[in-house]
Amino acid sequence: MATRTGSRHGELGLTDERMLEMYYYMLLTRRLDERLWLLQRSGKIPFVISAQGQEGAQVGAAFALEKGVDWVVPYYRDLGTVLVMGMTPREVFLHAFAREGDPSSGGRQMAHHWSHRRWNIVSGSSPVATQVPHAVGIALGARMQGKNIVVLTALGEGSSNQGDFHEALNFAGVHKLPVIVHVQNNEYAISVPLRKQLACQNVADRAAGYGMPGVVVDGTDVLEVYRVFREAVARARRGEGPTLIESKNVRLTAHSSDDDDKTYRPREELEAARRRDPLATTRQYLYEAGLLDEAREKELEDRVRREIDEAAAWAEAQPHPSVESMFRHVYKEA
Ligand SMILES: Cc1ncc(C[n+]2csc(CCOP(=O)(O)OP(=O)(O)O)c2C)c(N)n1
Repeated sequence: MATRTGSRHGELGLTDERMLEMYYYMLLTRRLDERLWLLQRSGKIPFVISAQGQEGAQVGAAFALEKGVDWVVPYYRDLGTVLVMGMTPREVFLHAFAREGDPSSGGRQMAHHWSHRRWNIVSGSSPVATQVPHAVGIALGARMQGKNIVVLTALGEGSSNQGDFHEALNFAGVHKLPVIVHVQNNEYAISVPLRKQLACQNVADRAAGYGMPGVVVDGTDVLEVYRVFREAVARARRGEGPTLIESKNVRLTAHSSDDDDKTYRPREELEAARRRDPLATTRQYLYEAGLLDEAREKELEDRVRREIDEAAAWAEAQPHPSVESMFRHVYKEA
C-alpha cells in the first residue's frame, strides 16, 4: 500500500496500511475493553481496569518496538500495548475467564497482570511500580549478555511517587541502560486528582535528576506518541541509555470495576475528557486523510466485533486449571 505524501503518518515513514493497522489496534483495544466490562457486569468475570482513553499512548508506544525481540513489562492498563506486542483476543479472554490456557498465569493470577513468554511480556506484581526495577534488571541482563534489545515499562503518574520508580530510574541513568519508562498520566490515582499527587508540573521533569531525557507527549495523539517513542528506541539501541516519557491521557472510566467515580469526579470533567478521546480523534484523522469512509469503517467494526465474539465464546468454553496444577510455577519442579 502507498504512503500518502504530505500526510502526518507519511512524514513519519508509516504506510497507509500501517496507519490503518494502528487504528485497528486502538479499536480492538477499546471494543475488547468494553466487552470485558459487559462480562464483569453480567457476573462472568471478576474485575476490569480499563485502557479506555489510553489507547493512543499504548499503541503509539508499542508500534515503535520490535515485536518478539524487545521486552515489555506492562502495567494493568496496558491492554493496547500487549495486543500490539502479540497477545491475541483469545488469550485476553483466557486470562479474564481464568482458564488453564491463559498465557499470563495459567488462570491463577489476578486480572490484568499481563504476561506472555513467547512475546517477551513479563508480568508485574500487584504493588504498583514494582515493574520498573524489573524492567531495568532485564535491560541490565540483556546488556551483560550482549543483546541489543529495548525494554519498555509503563505505570501511572500516581505510581511514579513510589520509591521503586526513583530507584529504578537512578540505576538506569547511572548505567545508561536501554529502558524506556512510560508514565501514562491519566490525571487520577484512583480518586486522588493530579494536583494532590505531584509538587512539580510534569512527571517527566524528574528525568533531569536521573540524567536522562524527559519527554512530555500528548497521549491522545497516536502519531506524536509513535514519533517520540521511536526516537527513544533509537537512542536506547545506540547505547545512549534510558528515556522517561510522560504521555498526557484521559481516563474515560472509573478507576476499575470496583470503583464509583461519581463520588469524586465532576461529570462535566468527564465530558471534557470524552472530547479528547484518542479513538475519536484518530478516526477523524483517518477520514481527513482519505483512509476511512463510512463503508470501510463499518467493515472494520464488523471485523473487530466478529473477532471478539469468536474469541470470547471460545475462551469461555475452555477448561479451568486443574487442582493438581496448583503449585506449578510456584516451586521449582525437580
Ligand atoms: C504499593 C501500592 N500502593 C497502593 C496500591 C493500590 N493501588 C492500586 S492502583 C492505584 C492507583 C494508581 O494510580 P496511577 O499510578 O496514577 O495509575 P492509574 O491506575 O491511574 O493508571 C493504587 C493506589 C497498590 N496496588 N500498590
